[in-house]
Amino acid sequence: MTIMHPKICGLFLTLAILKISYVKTQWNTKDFMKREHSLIKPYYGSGIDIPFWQFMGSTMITPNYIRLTADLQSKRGAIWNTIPLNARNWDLQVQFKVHGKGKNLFGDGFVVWYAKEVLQDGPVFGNKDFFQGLAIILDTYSNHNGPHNHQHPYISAMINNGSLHYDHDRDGTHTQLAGCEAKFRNLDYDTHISIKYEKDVLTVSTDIVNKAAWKQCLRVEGVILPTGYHIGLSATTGDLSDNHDIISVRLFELELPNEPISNEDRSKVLPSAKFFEPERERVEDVKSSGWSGVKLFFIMLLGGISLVAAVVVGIMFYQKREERSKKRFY
Ligand SMILES: *[C@@H]1O[C@H](CO)[C@@H](O)[C@H](O)[C@H]1NC(C)=O
Ligand SMILES: [Ca+2]
Repeated sequence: MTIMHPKICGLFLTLAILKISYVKTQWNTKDFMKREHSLIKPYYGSGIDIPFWQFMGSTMITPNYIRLTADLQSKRGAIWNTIPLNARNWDLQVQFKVHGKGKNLFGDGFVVWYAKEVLQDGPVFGNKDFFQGLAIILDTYSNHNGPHNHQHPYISAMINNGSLHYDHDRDGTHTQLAGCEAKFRNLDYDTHISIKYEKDVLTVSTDIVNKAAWKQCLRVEGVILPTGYHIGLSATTGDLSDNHDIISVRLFELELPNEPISNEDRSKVLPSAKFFEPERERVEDVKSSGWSGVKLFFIMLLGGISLVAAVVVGIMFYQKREERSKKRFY
């Protein structure tokens, strides 16, 4: 039998403590993920219910994914988080898989919601029209026959205080805040979307190219969302179809350590956004700072002076020639 030297024993003990504290730190970072707003495998709790979630329509729960719609016509499914989200700043990350047998014809798409009311069956990808809240729409089918300024699949953001109608015939283009094209369908690898709401800035990013990194799709400032709304996901198929599968939903509460604690009550405000995207051609803002304005002024001034100088020199030259020709003739 060997008796360990006390020093070596101490070293092992230190290592063991280090290991424990390391693991603990890992746990602490995971604590930011709010279990009551997340949906991760295994989905079922002890019974047949999914804790904190309710589902409706064609939604099917399997051990590895939640299928909102199968690749069949005229399906409508949704899953809603029953606990109101009271965080002010958050990041909602969804792993999804949209796939089907259609090569060129498929639809309709799915929506990630942050909405006032849950389980409201309706025409907007399986939720009610005139909703209140935020919709991140992953539209795979182009309903619009006229000229589009984008391709499908297309991701867009819509904010509604209950007064706006989502117009499928125009793929919601006249009510969207911003959007981006995203080829997220029928991919062999994992596809993710992140919806981040931080200090009234909405940022939507995707990870759909198997790079394990976020790529920004859209960013909108001046977005006001109330607290206490609900996370939801819904999907529809029509004449065209797809499997709309949700693999996981992770809600991270963002703590902003350097922010003074705001006492502003956001529980009663209506959803709103300062900036709406123009209906058709998007005209980008001309980036003009004070400096470039001054520069432009000087360039114009210099141009003006040169022009005047050129004219003066020209006149003088002309007069000289006139004088000379006069001398020649008289
Ligand atoms: C609701 O939204 C619409 C469209 O953005 C806006 O015109 C209207 O003023 C809003 N209503 C309220 C009560 O804020
Ligand atoms: Ca569409």
